[in-house]
Amino acid sequence: MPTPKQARLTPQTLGALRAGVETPAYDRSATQVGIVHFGPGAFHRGHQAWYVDTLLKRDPRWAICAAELRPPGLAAALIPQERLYVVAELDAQIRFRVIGSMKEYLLASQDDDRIFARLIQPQVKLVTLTITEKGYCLAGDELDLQHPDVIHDLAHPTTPRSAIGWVTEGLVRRRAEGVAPFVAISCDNVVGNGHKFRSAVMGMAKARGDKDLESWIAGEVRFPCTMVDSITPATDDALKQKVAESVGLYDDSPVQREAFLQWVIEDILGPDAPDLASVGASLTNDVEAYEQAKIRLLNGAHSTLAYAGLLAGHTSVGEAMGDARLAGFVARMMREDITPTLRGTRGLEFESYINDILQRFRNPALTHRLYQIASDGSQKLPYRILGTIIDALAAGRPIRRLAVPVAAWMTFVVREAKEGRPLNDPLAKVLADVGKGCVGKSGTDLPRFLAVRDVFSADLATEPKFVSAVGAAYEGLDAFLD
Ligand code: CS2
Repeated sequence: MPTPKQARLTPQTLGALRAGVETPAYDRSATQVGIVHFGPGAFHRGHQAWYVDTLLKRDPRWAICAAELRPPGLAAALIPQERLYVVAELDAQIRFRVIGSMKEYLLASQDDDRIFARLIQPQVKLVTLTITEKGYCLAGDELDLQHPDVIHDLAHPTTPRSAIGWVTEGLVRRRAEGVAPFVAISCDNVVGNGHKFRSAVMGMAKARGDKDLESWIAGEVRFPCTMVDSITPATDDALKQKVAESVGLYDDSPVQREAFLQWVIEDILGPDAPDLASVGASLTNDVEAYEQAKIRLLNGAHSTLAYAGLLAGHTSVGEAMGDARLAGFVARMMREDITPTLRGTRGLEFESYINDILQRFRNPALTHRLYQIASDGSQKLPYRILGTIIDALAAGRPIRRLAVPVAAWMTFVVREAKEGRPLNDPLAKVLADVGKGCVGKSGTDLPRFLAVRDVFSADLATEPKFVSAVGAAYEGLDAFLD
């Protein structure tokens, strides 16, 4: 896609960048790897790697070794660029910055020895993940021993497939070498991400039958919870073109995101960790309140806009927010239905938080496709919406509005199944079968969905108030938006 006149972004061509494009303000060759990261997708590169890029100006010890778990990843794009890439901040002000914090890019299937060598190095103090909900291989809160990657990793622990297998084997080797453990940080948008990460690794250690390992991990390894936030639409050709035109060099894998950036980390990193607070991360003892507010308000509203918006014929968040009925609906749902389920904490003021989120959704400089948000619904719905519903029911509050995203998701699944479009979801096959057999009546269709235990617990699926609210919304979604 580079035009003949356009050179590729590399360390050697940085001089050709247009004025105003920021570049790494440190000597990349003098940096050391201090972090191993699994899952170097767009979110990681726009978020954590951006914070680390700022940190490297004052402390060269924290460059990132990125480990890619699943081909086709970004190797073909990033390796020729010596792992440089552009973050396009698309907001009221547009900014372009070349990020240099990724010092290595390794492939889990090919560079196993090099990844393990990094994992046992004493100077590597953090191992971080952005592998999405499904990457944790959990069933509920426990490691899913039937998961194919878990089965594989238990049979072949030295050539793992899952991030959990990698981290567990990394810890085994570190312990064998007498090296203190790394801090294991989930940077995924999942409730209690640190607890889930810990539970998955502990589950793997237990299934390996190594009791000493289990107690060493339980006693020595820190798994802080985190809240991560920055709206990061997937990279597409339009972005590549925009970046090339704006910066003057071709980047085959730029990242686009809004200007807003937040990283809240449980304050248990210990004395050897990088000073992330010095570059804008917040360290707190109450991540949970931030995490829950973010996931229920921002992501709950996002998923609602995605399913209801796609059904209404919209394609992007901005377009869905331009639909006054939808925008009004999500605002009411956030204020009247979600907020009462949240616990406050210092520094978190719900009304201004909601206003900021709604404003961020309206960002005209960013096109965030609803299909991207609609992906992995079976994984996202439980903690984005169903947790809120469970709390509202327990408090005796109405769930009329909260039933809408659930019914909209079901309607969306049915539509995609009938139109033969495969879902992007680990349960795609199950859901396609559910959807194909639906007839558009809640009496027939709802039980088909509610039987999917990975999404709906038996308690919720048999709760009469839940079944009747979702059933009513499913029969006439439109009437529920007012
Ligand atoms: C979005 C999130 O794709 C999605 O499901 O809701 O990725 C959202 O943009 C981020 O969590 C914002 O921090």
